[in-house]
Amino acid sequence: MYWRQVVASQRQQLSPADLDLVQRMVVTQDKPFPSSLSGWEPKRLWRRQADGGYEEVAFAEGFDSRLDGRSLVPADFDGDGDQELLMLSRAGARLQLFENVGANGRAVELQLGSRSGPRDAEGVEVRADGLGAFTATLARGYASTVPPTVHLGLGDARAVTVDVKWRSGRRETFGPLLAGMRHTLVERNAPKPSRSEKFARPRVEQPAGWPSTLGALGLEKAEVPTVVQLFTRGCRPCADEAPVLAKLTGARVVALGIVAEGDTPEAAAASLGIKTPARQLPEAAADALARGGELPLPLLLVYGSDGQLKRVLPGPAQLAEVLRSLHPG
Ligand SMILES: [Ca+2]
Ligand SMILES: [Ca+2]
Repeated sequence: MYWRQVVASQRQQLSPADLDLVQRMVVTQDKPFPSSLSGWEPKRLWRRQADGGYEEVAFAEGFDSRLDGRSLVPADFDGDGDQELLMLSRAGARLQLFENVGANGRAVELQLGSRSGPRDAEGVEVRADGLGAFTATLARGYASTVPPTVHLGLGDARAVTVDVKWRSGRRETFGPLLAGMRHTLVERNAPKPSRSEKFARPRVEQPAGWPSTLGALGLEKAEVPTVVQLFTRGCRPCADEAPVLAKLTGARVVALGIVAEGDTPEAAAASLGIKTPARQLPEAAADALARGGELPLPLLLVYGSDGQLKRVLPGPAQLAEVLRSLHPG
């Protein structure tokens, strides 16, 4: 996953198609809010790990907005099978749409047609082996609503079979449901979906210049994971990282810096106590990683031995754990 903010504006600046979707889901107000009691806090986003634990990834996944968010709607706005995030803020940019531009995994989206209770299938429960139980609901989160669909990320699986518990108490098994599609499941029509429709092609793969591989940074692959430390002269948190990274085992460490004219990466790195080889950070990568025109330091990029970017970390706190997950045992 990686979310790139595509709208930070009043609703008038959205396209008519966006506006239609947005107006159905978000209550917008015309007057700016005067103040905020609990706003401007960094957002948190938790990703479930294979072992059942959770990792906090708001920063790494591009969702570290500090605006005073209230309503949050996760939904597949562009129909490509991954979920965007739409956030309404009390102040500042009122609506932010975070487009999911990460590499698309395999997923299914389920629309449920209940023959009992509300038409939108509120309360219908879907269970999938190894994934857990999911309830279709309109009421999730604060001051917002979500589409009453169930979105299942399938990892590498090409299909999934699901057990559906309808509001009538009836249980039915549907499947196999092919990944990459939006399926409509209707009560008493099991085991086949009543309708299946392919996801749209993803519009954007990655932000331009996004360093998804070591090659994009001008670095060769290594037999072990590579940790890229980003720095600029005078960055104290970068200096604080240096002794931790110097002691790291089982990984190659490279420092990439942005330096002023007349300065060199080697000299700037040395001024921070960075002992690993230092080079210039390519400009395109610096642009892609920047937030509001600045590189959000400290910042570590972790690459696997396959040369692919695995994690973006705001400092070394979770580094040992991440490296263990790349090199189990
Ligand atoms: Ca999407
Ligand atoms: Ca997408």
